[in-house]
Amino acid sequence: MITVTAFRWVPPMVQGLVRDLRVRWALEEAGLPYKEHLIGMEEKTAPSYRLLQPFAQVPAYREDDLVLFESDAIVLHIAERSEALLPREPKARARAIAWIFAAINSIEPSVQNLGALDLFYASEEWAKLRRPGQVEQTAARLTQLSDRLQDRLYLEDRFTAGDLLMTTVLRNLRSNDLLSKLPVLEAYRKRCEARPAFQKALADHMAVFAKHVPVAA
Ligand SMILES: N[C@@H](CCC(=O)N[C@@H](CS)C(=O)NCC(=O)O)C(=O)O
Repeated sequence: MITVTAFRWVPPMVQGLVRDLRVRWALEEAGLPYKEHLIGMEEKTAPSYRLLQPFAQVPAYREDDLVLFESDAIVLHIAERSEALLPREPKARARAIAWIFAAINSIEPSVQNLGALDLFYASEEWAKLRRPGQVEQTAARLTQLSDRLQDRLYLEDRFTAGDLLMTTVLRNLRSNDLLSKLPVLEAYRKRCEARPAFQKALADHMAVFAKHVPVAA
């Protein structure tokens, strides 16, 4: 049985963004059942947990005697078992994998840099000075992605793990209005989020937080 480790509770501003969602979504697309292993923030640094996830983060993934960390590597591992996420035809497969890397290497860093300014450093003077340049850089990268999508439904000719990861990266833009200025990209995100597998994964991810609201929260 597959087990996915997730946090028992996180603040609302990051609910729906924690990276176990990527893994849950991939498992739903692949039709693979799994169990949750829920941990509190205090458990993530325990030596026993760091054997599963060296950096004291979630998600961690167990499948029989395989232990994996890094959400994107886990998604790729799941995708390799499921044609729903990776085409079998070698060239189509290689292109889908290229989009996995594009999501996490070409798009995610600039999305994360902007998110960090808005969520963690908004009141700092240096962050206020840096923000316009970061917005410009992130918007430019997103525009390139939007140019590529044009009237396509997905990054290639069908949904793949590349779309799954790209969508989860785009979800991190919710602290700003960049996506609303790029209707092609906004429609793409919504199209991918409308998939039943995403809806189920999100519902299960959110249900955990609803069940474990801290007394003081
Ligand atoms: N590169 C890692 C990043 C994992 C990560 O950033 N996890 C966050 C939640 S989304 C976390 O556990 N944060 C708590 C911490 O870093 O202490 C992955 O993709 O799995």
